[in-house]
Amino acid sequence: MVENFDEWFHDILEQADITDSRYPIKGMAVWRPYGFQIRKHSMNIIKKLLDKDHDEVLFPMLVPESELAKEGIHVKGFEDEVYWVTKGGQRELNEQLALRPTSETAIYPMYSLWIRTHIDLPIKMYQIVNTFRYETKHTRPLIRVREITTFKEAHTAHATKEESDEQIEDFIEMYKEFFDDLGIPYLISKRPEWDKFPGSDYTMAFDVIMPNGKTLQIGTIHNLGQTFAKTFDITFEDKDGEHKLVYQTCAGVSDRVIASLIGVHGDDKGLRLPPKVSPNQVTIIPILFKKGKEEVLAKCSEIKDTLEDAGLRVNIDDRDIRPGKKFNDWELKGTPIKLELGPRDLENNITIAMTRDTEEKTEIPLDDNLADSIIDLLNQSSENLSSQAWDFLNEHVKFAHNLDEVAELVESGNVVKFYWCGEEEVGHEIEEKTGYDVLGIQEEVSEGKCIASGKDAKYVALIAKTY
Ligand code: 5CA
Repeated sequence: MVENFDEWFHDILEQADITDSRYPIKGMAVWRPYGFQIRKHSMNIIKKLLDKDHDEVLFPMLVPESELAKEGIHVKGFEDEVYWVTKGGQRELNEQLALRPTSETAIYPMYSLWIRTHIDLPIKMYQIVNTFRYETKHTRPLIRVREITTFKEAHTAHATKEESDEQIEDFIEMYKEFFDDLGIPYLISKRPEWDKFPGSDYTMAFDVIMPNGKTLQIGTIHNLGQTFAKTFDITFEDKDGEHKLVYQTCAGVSDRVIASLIGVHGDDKGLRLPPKVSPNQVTIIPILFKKGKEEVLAKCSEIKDTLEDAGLRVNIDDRDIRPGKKFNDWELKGTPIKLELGPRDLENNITIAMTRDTEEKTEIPLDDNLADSIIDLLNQSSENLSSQAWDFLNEHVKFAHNLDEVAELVESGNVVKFYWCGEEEVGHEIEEKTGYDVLGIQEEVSEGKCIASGKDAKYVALIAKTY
C-alpha cells in the first residue's frame, strides 16, 4: 500500500463506495451513499465546533465579474482557475458570472452593507458549499478536484487587529480539535510569502503526511488584514465616532479531510474508519444455518436495538451470501466493530466482537453491559487509530543539516525540518535545487545556520514532496 499509495487510494474509493470518478467531467466525481455518510458525519463535527460562535449562511454560487475583479491580488491568484458562465439560454450575458473559486468576493460586498457600527462586530459566518477551480495540476479524487464539493469556509470581521489575531489562534485550536476528533495528525506551519492565500497578510496551514511521504494541505487559516476591507469598503463607526476599516480572517477545509481520513488510517485490507465518522459503528454478522436461523436473526435485531438505544449506529448484514464474504466486505469498508453471532454463541449467550483496528476477537456476554462493553471497544479503537497515525507522522519528520541530507530524507518518505535564514530568494533556491516545496515556518530560532545561504538562521522550516 505504501509503495502504491496513489493506486490504493484510487481503488479504495471505488471499492468502498466512497466516490465514483466515472462521471464524465474531469476533476468531478459523485459521492456515493457510503462516502456521503462519512462526509456527513465529518462535517457534523466541524459544524458543531463552528456553531458555538459562528452563524451558518448560504451565499449564491455565482459572482459577478465586476466583484471578482475588484481585489487585484486576489483575482490574480485565481484568474487561471475560474470557470465562467457567459450565457443565459441562447443569450450572451451582459456581464459574465464566475462560479465561485472561494467566496470572499461574494460575501464581502454584503459585509459592507451589513456592518455599520462597532455593535455589528465581530461578524463570524460560515458556509459549507461547493466551489470550482479549474486546476491545471494532475487532478485526483478528493485531493485535487475541480469541483470542491465540501468547501467549509468561515469568514470573520473584527474591530481591531488584536481581535483578528486572536481569531487566527481560535481557528487553529478549532482545527486541532476537529482533526483530533478524526484521529488525523497534522503539522502546523506559516506558509512562505510566495505560497500564502492571494490577498492575505499571512496563511497558517495544516498538513498531513500521507503514507507515501507526500504531504497534503488539509486546512488553511488566513489573516486578511484590511486588504479586502479597503477593496470592498467594509467600514464601521467606532465608539469614538471615527469610521474605520475592519480586520478580516477566513479559514477553510475541503474534501481533503475525507481523503486524509482514508489515507492515514487505511491498510492493505481497506478502510479503517474512526467510530465518530463511520456510517456504521457496529456491523452485526449473523452466522446462519437452517436450524435456529430465526432465533439468531431475532437476537441480532435485539442487539441492534440495544446498541441503537445507547446512541450507536448499527447495521445487520443479513445478505444471503457466505459469512466470510461479509467479513471481507466490512473489513474493506472499515466498520470499527463486527459482531458475529451464530447458534452456538446464542446458546452460550455471547457474541464475538472483532475490532477493525487491532483485528482482535473478544468474547462479549450478551448481558446488561453489552452496550458499555461495545462503547469501550469503540473508544479504544478511536484512540488506537489516532495514536498509530500520530506515531507515523512523528517518525516521518526528520532534521537535515544540508541539502544532500534533505534529498536523502525526503526520498525515503520523510518531511524534513531545516534551518532557514528566511530570505525569499534563498527559499526559492532551496525549492529549485531540491525539487521539493517549502511548506512553511514552524518556529523562530536564534541558533543555527541557514542550510542554503549559510547565514544565521531565523526559522526552522519544513520541506516535503507535496500533493
Ligand atoms: N477562502 C479561503 C479560506 S476558506 C480559501 O479559499 N483558502 S484555500 O484556497 O487555501 O482553500 C481552503 C482549503 O481547500 C485548502 O486548505 C485545501 O485544503 C482545500 N483545497 C484547495 N484547493 C483544493 C482542490 N482543488 N481540491 C480539494 N481541496 C482543495
